[in-house]
Amino acid sequence: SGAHFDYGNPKDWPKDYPSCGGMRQSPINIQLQDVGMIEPGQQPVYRNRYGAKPKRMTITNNGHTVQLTGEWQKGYTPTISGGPLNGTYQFSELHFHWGSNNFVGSEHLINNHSFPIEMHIVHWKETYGNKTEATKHPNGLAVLGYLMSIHKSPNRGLKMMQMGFQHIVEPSRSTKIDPFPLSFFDPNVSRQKTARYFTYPGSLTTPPCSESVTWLLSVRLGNIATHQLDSLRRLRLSNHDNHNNRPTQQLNGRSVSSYLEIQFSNA
Ligand code: SG4
Ligand code: ZN
Repeated sequence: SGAHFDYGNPKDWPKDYPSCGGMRQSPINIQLQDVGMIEPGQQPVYRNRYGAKPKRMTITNNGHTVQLTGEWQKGYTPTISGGPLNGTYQFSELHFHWGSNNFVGSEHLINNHSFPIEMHIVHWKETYGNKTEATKHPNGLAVLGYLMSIHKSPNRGLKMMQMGFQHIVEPSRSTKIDPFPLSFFDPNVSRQKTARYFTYPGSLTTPPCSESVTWLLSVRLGNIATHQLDSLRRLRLSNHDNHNNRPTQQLNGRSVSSYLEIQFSNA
């Protein structure tokens, strides 16, 4: 698509990508006192087949982030459903947003607080047939966002990705890596029992900023080691960007709700 944009001047994005100036843009700052209550009886979001190992996995430096894709056997592609979602959404890719230092990096903020890194797991609604078509619809995409904290133990999924980083230092490079299930990204730190997540209608956080995303933000925080953050910062992004987090956008009257925790089924 020849998308040329950088993080030096994100306020200029609407000039080339009009949707970036729209009314349901992402990310946002989540003010906890404004979040709606969990309604009893609401079903959680189910993550299906996150335990299935793909046949192949590829990592790509697309100049804006490092992205992970995979190919599963027919019927084994991971999906999410439940919670605020209608229908089933298929895994497309996952990627990260980080900052130039550990005090910044996440795209979403909670009570104005930044986290050093945010992982996005992008899914598209099956009934639209493919991701490109899904992106044209207000409910076409569902992104699971994980606000991650620094921990002494490394993130197992990112560790698998790092094995290929030497081959994708420059933008537009891709390489195959040893396949592993997406459940490797789950935090291996203390399992909080009463985790919730936040949901609101928003957009892609990069151009073309399509307003097609149901955001599901987990407060069951993931973990990452400082050396892993440093290895992400060594990847070269386009225009010498040293961060890839868009500033927060106006709510414009949207409300954020809180749901039950994200659960697994046949994982
Ligand atoms: C990253 O640049 C991904 O690599 C893109 O994925 C993604 O675009 C973009 O971020 C925006 O996604 O979850 N941050 S976000 O809103 O998923 C899409 C690809 O270019 C369309 C495949
Ligand atoms: Zn993202």
